[in-house]
Amino acid sequence: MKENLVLKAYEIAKERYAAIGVDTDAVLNALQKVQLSLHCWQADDVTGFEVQAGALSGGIQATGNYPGKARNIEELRADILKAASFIPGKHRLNLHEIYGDFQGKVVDRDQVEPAHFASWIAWGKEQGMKLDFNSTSFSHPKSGNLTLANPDKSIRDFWIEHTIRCRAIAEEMGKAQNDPCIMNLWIHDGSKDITVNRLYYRELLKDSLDRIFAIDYKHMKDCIESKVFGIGLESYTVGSNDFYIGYGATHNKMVTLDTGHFHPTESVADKVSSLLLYTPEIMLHVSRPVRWDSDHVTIMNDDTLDLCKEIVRCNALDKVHIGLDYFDASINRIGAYVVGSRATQKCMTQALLEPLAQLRSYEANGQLFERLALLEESKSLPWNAVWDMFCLKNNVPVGETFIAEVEKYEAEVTSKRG
Ligand code: RNT
Ligand code: ZN
Repeated sequence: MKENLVLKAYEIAKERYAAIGVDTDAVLNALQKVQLSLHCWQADDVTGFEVQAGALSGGIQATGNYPGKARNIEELRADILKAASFIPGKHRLNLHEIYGDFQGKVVDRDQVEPAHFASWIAWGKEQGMKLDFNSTSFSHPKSGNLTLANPDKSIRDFWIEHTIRCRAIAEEMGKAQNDPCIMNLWIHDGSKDITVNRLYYRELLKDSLDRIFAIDYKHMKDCIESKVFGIGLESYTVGSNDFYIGYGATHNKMVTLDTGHFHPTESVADKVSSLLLYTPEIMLHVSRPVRWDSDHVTIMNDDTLDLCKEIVRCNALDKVHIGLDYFDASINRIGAYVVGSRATQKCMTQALLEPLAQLRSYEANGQLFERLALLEESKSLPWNAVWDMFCLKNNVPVGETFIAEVEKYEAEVTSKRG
């Protein structure tokens, strides 16, 4: 009965869209190719599996203490697979270095090796889930306020060694999965109060990056992520947006745009078309900043919609990698993955359904009322019927029916965790 409804609605939507020159079958195919990189750290509030794990630091914070977070690698893997079962399409998993399989041993950050990720690589293969990677500068006794930009040579060398090793791990992942592993480099380096040696720390960071990127790899791609400020580091961020755009443009590196890392009224969507001209590709961390980089669960709002529309309008679906980045510890964590992922995909559905040819022609002819009117009318076209069809085709719950399934997993599994 439900299936019947979805099919009926899709047929009507298909006709409606065809009238404005949009082929919904082609949109379904395009949507099928859009992979999200699911951030492993929503499952356990960015804790990771280091035996020596300390408290979360580096100016980021997961607030809330909803019961049932993943406590070990098995639980995290099970949770990710559960979440993925409610998300249509094939997706990737984005790991942080602290999520290595350390087998109960203390492995310091400058000692990490590909072997610590062998079980992840095997698991990814088994599940058909490709891996992405991140070095981890935070939550460590040597994190302090400065890592790769630290004037203390021994601390700086420690983090350079860590990041060099992480690239080697990413290379192994990429090789094993026959698809480049994208490695993100985000460090929290900054300062709480007025800083007078701003140039000096940036020189140090630039030099660290040059050393880290000295080896050319074939199976991994680097990206570098900027930020406005972190908690306790409010006045100065070494790796600012200008810094990394300059570095990326001159060293052919991808820049990571985290939607929570800009001034609240700045449009992240508008950055896509500029970056694409000067950097090879783009990595996204789709998040929802509420007043600041608060990492709320992504929803279908104007910011995410604009971002997806820009990717499609720039014809850049294969140049923009979409990762999620939020950590909400105040609600069911599996549900958080599902809501944020599906919201991003809903935005992408609408972006792909835009009557772009007609809109472009209006713009070229100076028919600006017509452009505005069609943009407004397209907002109420039956995109949701195409989205439901996409879920149906992919054998995942259509509409809100996943809520009960997430609740069931909570009752049977996560609520039993101590
Ligand atoms: C922090 C950055 C960074 C982290 C992850 C855990 O502000 O957004 O991407 O969220 O590395
Ligand atoms: Zn991020």
